[in-house]
Amino acid sequence: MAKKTSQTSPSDNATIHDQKLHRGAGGELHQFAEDGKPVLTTAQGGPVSDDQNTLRLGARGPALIDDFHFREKIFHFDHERIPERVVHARGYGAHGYFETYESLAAYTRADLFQRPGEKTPAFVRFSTVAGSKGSFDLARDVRGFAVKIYTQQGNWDLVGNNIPVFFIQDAIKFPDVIHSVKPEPDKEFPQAQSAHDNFWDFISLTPESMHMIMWVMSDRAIPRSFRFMEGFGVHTFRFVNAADESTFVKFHWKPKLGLQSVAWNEAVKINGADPDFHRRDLWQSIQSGNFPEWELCVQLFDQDFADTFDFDILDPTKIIPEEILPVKPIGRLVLDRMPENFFAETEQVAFMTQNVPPGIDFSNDPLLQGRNFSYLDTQLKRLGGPNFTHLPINAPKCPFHNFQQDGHMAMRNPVGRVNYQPNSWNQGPRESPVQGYRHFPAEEQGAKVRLRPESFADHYSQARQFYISQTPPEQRHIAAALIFELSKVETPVIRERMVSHLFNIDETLASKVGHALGFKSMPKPADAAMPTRQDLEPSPALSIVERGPKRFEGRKLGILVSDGTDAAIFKSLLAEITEQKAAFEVIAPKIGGVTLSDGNWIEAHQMIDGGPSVLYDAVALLPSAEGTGDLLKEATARDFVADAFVHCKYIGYVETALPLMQKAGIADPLDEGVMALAAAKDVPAFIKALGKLRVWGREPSVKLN
Ligand code: HDE
Repeated sequence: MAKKTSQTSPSDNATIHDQKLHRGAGGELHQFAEDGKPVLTTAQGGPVSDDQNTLRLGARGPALIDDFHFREKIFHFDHERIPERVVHARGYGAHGYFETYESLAAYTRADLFQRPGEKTPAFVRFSTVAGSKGSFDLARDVRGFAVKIYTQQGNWDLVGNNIPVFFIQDAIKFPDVIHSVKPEPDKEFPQAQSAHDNFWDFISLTPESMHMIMWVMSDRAIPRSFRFMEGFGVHTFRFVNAADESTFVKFHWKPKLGLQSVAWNEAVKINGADPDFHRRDLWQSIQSGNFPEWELCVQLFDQDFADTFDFDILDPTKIIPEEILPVKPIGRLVLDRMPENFFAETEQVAFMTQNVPPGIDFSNDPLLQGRNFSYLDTQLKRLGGPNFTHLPINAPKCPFHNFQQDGHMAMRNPVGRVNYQPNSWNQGPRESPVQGYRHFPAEEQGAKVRLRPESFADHYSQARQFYISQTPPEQRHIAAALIFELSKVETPVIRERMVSHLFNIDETLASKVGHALGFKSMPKPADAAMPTRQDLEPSPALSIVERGPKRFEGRKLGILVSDGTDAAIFKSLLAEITEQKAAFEVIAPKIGGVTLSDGNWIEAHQMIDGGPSVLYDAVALLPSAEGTGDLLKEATARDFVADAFVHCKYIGYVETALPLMQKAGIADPLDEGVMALAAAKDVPAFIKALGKLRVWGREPSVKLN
């Protein structure tokens, strides 16, 4: 008989006599291989003797149909994929809890808002919208912010975004806006990018999208981390109390660590250096015990208040500025546990806007109404059958009883005779008009029409308000984003049409974009259903820079070292960074680490090629004179320094690093963000300054945009 020539088989070494057999309390047989590990089995539980070689007729002969183990293994592998989400395909989730601050009984009978201090389990999935499941994290895109709270009255899904408005006012346009942003259907590119003709064609033909476009062209669409993003329920919802009284409510998630985004030039480079940048960030922070946290805030108002606005509170392209109606914190969300299995939890989680507990209800927002219709379909398609609520991630964590049965993969079926009601057997659950969900009895009337209300007609005033609420660097970034995106549009008329809308938002912005695109003459402002209001006050709450953090907490410092790096400065940096609850990584010429000036060896997290400065919020340049000499020969070392400077980051440096800085084009006079670290005593001031995150004053001189 021919000898085996490829991989060895466990059965070469272990015979059946080597296995240990145990019977469990229930009489079940536990089989252990010779090294004490459980015996590998098929999905049917049959023990496997050889998982390295298919069953063949002779060593070089054909495979045999008897090989049921091979057949089952490959069959299962072939079916591992389920359809990716049609939107929000790329996402990342985490478990945590929601903690209620105070009783909201006056507004809502939702059980989770009754008792201060009560914690309710939650699962959150963050996502991009346009890209496929394997796309990169730093796409210019809206971020999904979907929260499932497992309340005692069933799951509440607040399926929101990191932008408080949307592209369209009516759900019937959703397939169109999504088709336009996805890869073009003939060529299947560009991937995860809005910078192409189809998207801007649709947008420039859809004036209602202008407010959202200002947000998407702002730095909100390139967040530094999920942890530094706001979230919004977007639509107006209702709270309904025990007396069936309704209050309108808009939901906001406010990150405890403040808002932060990256620069576009940085985003492009991050996508190359670490396409999983946002995933890794969430993973690392939760695994290291720094649990991200958001406050849930609400804007509460009634119909009389709603009537004071020219716009309609049912229109999802509008916000109520926080300066006019302050947000009220009502609880906090803490994420403290990563899924054990990405597929089982993050991929199979099924969010649905229609999942609301008693006390939370819908408004007539036509986008929300359409969403309530859509999400059930998508879960059926994606998860393959009506029993997706049997999956642990989707099952409620409160007792539940109904007569649903059968269907694909049914895992919870009625036991006994009774599977209907009413029944004479006095068994099974019953409906309860008192405890059950009661829809708010809003009185509605009107003719059946396909009509957009007049109150939805102002498409430019809040777009302008958003723009004028931004700080100068943020306004520059919006202009730069529009210029970049439209420069990728190959059809001149689309570019012009888009700029004609900008003229209704802000003339300076429109001219700047038009000039940068090389227009010979400027287009006329687009026809507008309603003139742009010039009297809306700026809302500072809309600016990221205004909402930035005060500390470096939760951010990451990149420390460039070499053999001979000053040990006192290095150690002081580590101590101060840790005190700030921030993180750091050591970047060295070799991954094996370096020996500091005091003779101590330290490990590196990255070699210089693998740790570009775009991965860090600030950098410290600590190479010794000799180390600098070697780094001068490395293009990536020069890029490390040049990018940190161009991206307006704070840079701490020792004198011996100066030649590297000069090579990277950092010339005198240095600005306040380039800080000398002559000795360990200089470190605290540097770390304190990092709280400002960026030196935006540097931007015009480095022509970042
Ligand atoms: Fe969604 N959306 N959406 N959407 N959406 C989906 O459901 C849909 C909209 C949002 O992490 C799908 O499970 C319609 C607004 C998030 O799993 C689908 C309309 C907002 C997620 C769907 C909208 C969102 C989705 C695809 C227009 C912000 C990811 C996969 C009326 C408030 C949830 C899925 C997750 C996912 C439909 C508009 C947020 C197809 C029809 C507005 C965060 O059902």
